[in-house]
Amino acid sequence: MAIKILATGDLHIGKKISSSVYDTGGLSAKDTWKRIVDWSIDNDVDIIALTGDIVDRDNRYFEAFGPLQSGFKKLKEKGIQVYMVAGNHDFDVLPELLKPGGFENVHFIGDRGQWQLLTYFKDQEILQIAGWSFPTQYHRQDPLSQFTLSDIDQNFPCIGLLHGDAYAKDSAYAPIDISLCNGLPVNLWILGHIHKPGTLKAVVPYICYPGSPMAFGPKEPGIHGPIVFMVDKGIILTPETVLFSPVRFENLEIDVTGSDNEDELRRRLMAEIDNEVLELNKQTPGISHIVFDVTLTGTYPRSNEIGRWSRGLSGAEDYGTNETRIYVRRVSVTVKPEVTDLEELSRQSSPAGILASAILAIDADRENEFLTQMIAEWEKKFIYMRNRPTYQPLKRFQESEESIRETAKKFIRKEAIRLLGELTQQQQQ
Ligand SMILES: [Mn+2]
Repeated sequence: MAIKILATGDLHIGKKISSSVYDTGGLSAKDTWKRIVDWSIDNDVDIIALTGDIVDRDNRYFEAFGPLQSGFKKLKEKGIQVYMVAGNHDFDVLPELLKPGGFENVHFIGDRGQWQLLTYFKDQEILQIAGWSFPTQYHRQDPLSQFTLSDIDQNFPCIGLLHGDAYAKDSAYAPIDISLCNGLPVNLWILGHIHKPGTLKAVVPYICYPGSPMAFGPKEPGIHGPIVFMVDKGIILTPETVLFSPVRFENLEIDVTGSDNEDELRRRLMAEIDNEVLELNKQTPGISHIVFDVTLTGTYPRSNEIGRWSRGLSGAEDYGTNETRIYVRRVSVTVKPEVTDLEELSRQSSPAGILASAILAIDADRENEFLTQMIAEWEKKFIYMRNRPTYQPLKRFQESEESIRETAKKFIRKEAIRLLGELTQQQQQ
C-alpha cells in the first residue's frame, strides 16, 4: 500500500491577525490545525509533515499547547505519524510540547540544528525523512552547507524537511542556497518560512514551499493549503495542493471607463465582484470569505469625485448573495480624468496643458521641462530630508538616484492627474 503524506508549515498558532475578516469565528490558526487533523483522518493520511513555525512566537506558551496536543492525541488513535522540524518562531516551544510524553507518533527532527534521519515503514514501502530544526531564533548559516547525513539509503525515497529562507542570501532566518540540493541524496525538499506557496524546482530534487495553509493577509493572495502526495512502489509522486484557507485575498482591477455616474459605477463594481466571486468559487469551492483590494482604472469625467466616493466603499462587507462573504478592504483609484484628448490639451500653455504634457512625458518616458524641474525639486528635498539627523535611520536604504527619480515620477503623475481632474471639472461648472 502506498504511503500518503500531507505536508504543511507556518501555521503560526497564536498569531494575532490584523485583518478584521478574522474576527469571524472558526478562522484562526488553531481552527486550521483542527481541520488539518480531521482532513487527515478522513482522507487516510499516513504522515503529517510540518515544516516549522507551527507555533507563533508571540503567544507560544499559551494558545498552542491545547490544540496541538489534542490533535496529536487524535492522530495517535488513528496511527497517523507526525514528523516536524522547528522554525525561527518555535525552536524553543516545539520540543516543550512533547515533554509531557505519550506521543510516540510525533517525531521532532533535527533538534538544535543537528541534521537527523528517521525512517517510516508501511507494508513494503519505506520512506526516509531528513530534517533540521532551528537551534536559536536567528541562524545566519545555510543549513544545507552543513548537511551531515551519510546514512541515507539511495535505494529508497527520501524527503527533506527544512525551515529557512530560499529567497535571501543574507537572511537571518537560515538562508538556503537551493543549488546545493543538487548534490544531496534527498528527492523532495519541503520547506517552511515563506507563507506564499511555491514550487522552486519541479524536477528531482523537487523543491517547494507548501506555504501557510491559511492566508494571513492581503500580501498572501491566491490558493493556500497543504500539499499532499503519495509514495508508491518506492516512487514519490508529484505533490498537489489541497485548498484549505477559508479566506482568500485577491486584487481586483476594475475599468470604470464609460460610467457616467455614481450609481452606474457602483453597479459596475458589484457586477465585477460578483463575476470574480463566481470564478473563484469555481476554482476553489469551499471558500467562505473573499477579501478584495480593488483598484479602479480607466477614465472618468470627474476623477476627483471617484476618489471621494470610493472612500465610502472600502470596509464595506457582505456583498455576498450566497454562502461566500465578500469584503472590500480597500479601494484605490488610478482613474484618469476623461480628457478627450490629452495630446490636444498638452498643446495649450495653460496649467492644464502643462500637466497634460507632464503625464504624457512620464507615460512615454520622455524628457519634459516642467517634469525635469519637478523631479530636481523632489530630489533636492528628498536628499535634504534624508540627511537631516531626525531621519538618520532612513539612510540605511541608500536609494539610488534612479529609484528616487522613479518614485518622484509616480508621485508627480498621480498628483498631475488629480489636479487635472480638478481643473477640468472647474471648467465644466
Ligand atoms: Mn519562519
